Amino acid sequence: MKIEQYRIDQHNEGLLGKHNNQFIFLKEQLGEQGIDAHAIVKTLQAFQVAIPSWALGTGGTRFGRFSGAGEPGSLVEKIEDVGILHALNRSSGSISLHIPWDIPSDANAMIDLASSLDLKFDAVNSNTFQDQKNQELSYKYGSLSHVDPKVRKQAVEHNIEVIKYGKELGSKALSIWLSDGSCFPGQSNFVRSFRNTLESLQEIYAALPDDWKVFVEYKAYEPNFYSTVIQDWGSSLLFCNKLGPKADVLVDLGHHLPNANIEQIVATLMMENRLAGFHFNDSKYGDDDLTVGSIRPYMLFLIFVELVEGMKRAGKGSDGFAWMIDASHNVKDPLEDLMQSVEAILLSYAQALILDTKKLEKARQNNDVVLAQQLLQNAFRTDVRPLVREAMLHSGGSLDPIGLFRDLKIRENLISERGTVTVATGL
Ligand code: RM4
Ligand code: MN
Ligand code: MN
Repeated sequence: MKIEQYRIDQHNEGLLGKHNNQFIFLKEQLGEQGIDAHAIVKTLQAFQVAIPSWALGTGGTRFGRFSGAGEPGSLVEKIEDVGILHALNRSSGSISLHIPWDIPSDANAMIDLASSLDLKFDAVNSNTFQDQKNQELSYKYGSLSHVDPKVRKQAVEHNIEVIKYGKELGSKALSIWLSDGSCFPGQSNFVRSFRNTLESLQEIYAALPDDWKVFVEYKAYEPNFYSTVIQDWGSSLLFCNKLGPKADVLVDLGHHLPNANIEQIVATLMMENRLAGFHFNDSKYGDDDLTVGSIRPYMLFLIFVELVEGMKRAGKGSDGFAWMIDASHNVKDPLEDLMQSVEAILLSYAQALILDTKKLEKARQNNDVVLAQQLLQNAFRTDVRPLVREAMLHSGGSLDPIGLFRDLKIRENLISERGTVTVATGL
């Protein structure tokens, strides 16, 4: 199903009067503070966040999965779903594939389909956390860190195969999330596991094309509950430093222990120029993969404050990083949920962009703690939705993506195209 532009324009027409009033009001408010609303709108328009191929079906928990109707049953349908999202919000212009869940059998056809929807292929993800059918050796006790060199070799070869698929699609990065670790004290030797992993990663690194990067993701725990080889940003950075300049640290918001100061981690990684990008989601307890901004929007804003400062310092735009939504959900329509996530990201970005950083720096120099907090909270409490809507409108998207999705009965259409009993590949 493809959304025609006139449908979007028609829907916008009905909302335009109200939107214009709200935008003009905010523009004046910001103007009084010396902020150019149009410049912020442009910066927001340039922000693109990748959609993972595994987030288009209804997610599950280890207790069960309640598949939704009209889920994409093939890679073609997944690309089409991202096309729908991008047409509506013009901010999700790429798709990230997980191999082997989504092996592109005909790369050229996939590229053609994607470009007809104005989409690109983002980082490709390997999977050595599950055993696949017909796989010779098991990953039950690890993959890149395994005590048996034959298992490590198999896992390295898988990653190299993923690079091959990515090359065919025009991806520029391999994303590795390694679940290796141990469930009980004594089960594995920390140093040997680290060294085995490093050696394996070095082999993968050597297979990277010149213009590629490898993103090393960390996660505190799960599926291993005693130790994880790449457990935190420090371990990840250590691996990256040992690997070389093509390796950078990937931050997944849900992969920290409770109350970790993620914004400080981000600031440090950016200072060292080693932040690859983000997997956005939100969480209350662990790696909950909830909708971005649904639980801790202030934290997301504080992270964006650091991102904006870091980008400015490095002289980079948002296209210098890999942004992706890594969320899956049991109780929402995945497409509506992704639209909520994209909007939450843009809202936090907009709030960070209107922060008066000069005044903030001055307050810090004067140890004016109260003013520093006021400045942050003023930005956070400003209703920046008109800026995000204006950005979507200017890029040809909808002023109300979810409203239009419902008005056009997109899910109902997908159900009639695909049927009610469909299960997307993924977790
Ligand atoms: C992991 C991690 C990875 C994602 C898998 C599905 O927890 O976040 O990035 O690929 O889940
Ligand atoms: Mn992730
Ligand atoms: Mn995760």
